[in-house]
Amino acid sequence: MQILRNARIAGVGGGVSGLLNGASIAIEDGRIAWVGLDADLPAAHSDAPTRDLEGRLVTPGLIDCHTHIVHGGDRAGEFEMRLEGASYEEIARSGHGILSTVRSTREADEEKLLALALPRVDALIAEGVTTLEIKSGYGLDVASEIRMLRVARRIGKVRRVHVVTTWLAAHALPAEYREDRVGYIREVAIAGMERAHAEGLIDAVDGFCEGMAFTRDEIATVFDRAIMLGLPVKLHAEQLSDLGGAAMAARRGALSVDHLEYLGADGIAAMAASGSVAVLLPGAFYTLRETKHPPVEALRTAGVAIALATDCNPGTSPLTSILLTMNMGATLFRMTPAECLRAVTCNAARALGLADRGVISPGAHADLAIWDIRHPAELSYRIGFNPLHARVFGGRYV
Ligand code: DI6
Ligand code: FE
Repeated sequence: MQILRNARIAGVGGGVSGLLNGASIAIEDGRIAWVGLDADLPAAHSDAPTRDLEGRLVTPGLIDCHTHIVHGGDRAGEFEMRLEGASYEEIARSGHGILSTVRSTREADEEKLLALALPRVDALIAEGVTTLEIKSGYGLDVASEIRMLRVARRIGKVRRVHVVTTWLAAHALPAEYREDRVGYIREVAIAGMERAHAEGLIDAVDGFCEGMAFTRDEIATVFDRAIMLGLPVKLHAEQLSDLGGAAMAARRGALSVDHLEYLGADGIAAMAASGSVAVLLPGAFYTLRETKHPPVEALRTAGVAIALATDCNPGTSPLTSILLTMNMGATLFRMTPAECLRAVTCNAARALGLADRGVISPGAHADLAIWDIRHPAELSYRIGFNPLHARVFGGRYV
């Protein structure tokens, strides 16, 4: 048992509007055992080792619920092409784009991919991230997709961060299957998923539903097999056009549907009915200089929970700052600072199907971020400033 006292706590029980001042958190065996006012600390805990937080703000450890952080290479050249006027789809269809990252990722062995990913992971950890989702999707053959997820699992062993893995073989069609889409879905997306699942490498299954990627029906085939294996699904949908992907995923109980700039009323209604979280990715919106906004107000009205994530990837969102992501959620998407905090704590946990984190309440993982600020709004208000004082990971102060 250990006590953190004299804290200002946001995120008690998932609510962040009510700040608890002069408060304590009791931690035991890596979990939160008690939270409340200093004065109300149960006598049974009173001789436990205590750390005075001197009035600092404490939030749940932050959760980045959508990343492609494991990959080879970079796409600075493509960035320059886009600045000269080429569109993301034109670049992708001409064999650059995602497929150029696939070439670099296939060339890199496990050690190399790990070494390339760790500095990006460390940047997130330095901003209070304690849970991180990592997708495959730049291998596009069974061995390379599996290698990406092995690296993802290793990150969770060599760093103090929980890693949640996602199988995203249905991300792009590799050149060797250009004439055989059905074969790719069957031999790589589905057969690879079965193999990776047998190795315990998959926590959820994703797809990219878009004109330049896969159709709703192609992804539905992968999802239906995933569900038979007991794996939850989520989807990249309605990023560049409305193909009805969100509704297809919601009908399959998707944990989340992500991007959503082009989401329409039917998709919103389907997500509200299924309880799928809307994961908004302002880094991709910003990088692509998208002008169509995700329907934040309609999602709110429908009661759809909103999360924010970096989408850290070398093409459309070379972003390794969860704090800047929160700032973009507020400034670009007009989310309130309280919504931005929920978007990277309790709602991000929900997007990963995890009920045991993202809140400061008894039974939750003792994963916390301690900040040198007074009000949680400062987390989304500042641009490029990191006020993290310390993290608590699994009950350990680091
Ligand atoms: N949407 C994205 O934002 C990433 N993947 C996806 O489906 C970007 C992929 C890339 O361009 O490398
Ligand atoms: Fe993505």
